[in-house]
Amino acid sequence: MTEPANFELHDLKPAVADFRREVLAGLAVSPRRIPPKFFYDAEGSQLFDAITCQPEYYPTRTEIGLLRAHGREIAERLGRQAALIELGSGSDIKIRSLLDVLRPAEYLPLDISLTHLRDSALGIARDYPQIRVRATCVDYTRQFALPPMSPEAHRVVFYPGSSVGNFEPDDVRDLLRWVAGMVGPGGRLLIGVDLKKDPARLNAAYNDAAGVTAAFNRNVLKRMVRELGAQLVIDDFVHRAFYHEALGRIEMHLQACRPTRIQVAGQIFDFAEGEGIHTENSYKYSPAQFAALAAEVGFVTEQVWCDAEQLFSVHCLRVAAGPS
Ligand code: AVJ
Repeated sequence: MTEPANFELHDLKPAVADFRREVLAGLAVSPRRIPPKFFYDAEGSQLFDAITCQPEYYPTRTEIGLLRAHGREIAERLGRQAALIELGSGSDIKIRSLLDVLRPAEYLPLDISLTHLRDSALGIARDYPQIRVRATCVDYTRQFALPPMSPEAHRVVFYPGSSVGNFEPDDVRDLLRWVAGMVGPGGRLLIGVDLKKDPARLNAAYNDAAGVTAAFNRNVLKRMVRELGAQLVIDDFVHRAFYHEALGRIEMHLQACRPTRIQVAGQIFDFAEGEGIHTENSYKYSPAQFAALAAEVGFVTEQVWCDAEQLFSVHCLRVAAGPS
């Protein structure tokens, strides 16, 4: 099938060499770590989609419920005919629940997973011929140039899914500053943020009974085998996820259940039993905490929508007008 005329794809996908370099660096430090952005190859993105359907994993369906319930109000805040930039777009269900009310002129999804991004963005371009779709495959945690977009449209950023939880609070400030620069004074950010809650509920969400989160976590090891030719025994590593209450975050680790070894790119990393690789942090915020963090870098919180159970929040933030 030919690509629709309102579709373009910019491929700034990180090279295998980036993965190799970050794996080697992360395994050489103590405690060992691999950044969570490397979960999302084609397989990992599929596993993530499967996570979002698990009964224990409440964030996705709760956020979609909020977007659907408050779509009109959201659209009025953000304004129609915008250039809508979506970070870490992943699956397209969320944006689809907003497109009909928001009616952007342009849609610019950014995602690190090429196949996922392409499928979702193409589907949207076909279903919404009046929206110009400019998709970019990129690691948006690094410096890069946005594709050229229409100078008339005001810019709006949508950052769903509480992916912001993957960043250290200090790095969230930098991320928000970058977003503020993108939308300019008076511009808006719509962001999904997972809320602090009963640790039992959080622990269950990252330890689903079907073992999908465990498979997602261990996929990064499989990816090392597939892409880097690593030699390792997958079954020597178990999925560990727990809520660290003092730090306000879920931590995920791959923990060696017996002494084992990873050989990759000519290097050897030995693991004692119990030693692990830290693969993810997922920070949780109260609405006030997140608003305070955003205020530090010049964002005004215009509105926060939460579900009745106080599981998840969607914030509309506006960049305060600069000094005139
Ligand atoms: C995509 C980062 C929001 O932290 O809940 C889900 C990733 N990890 N289950 C999250 C994830 C394990 C997810 N984020």
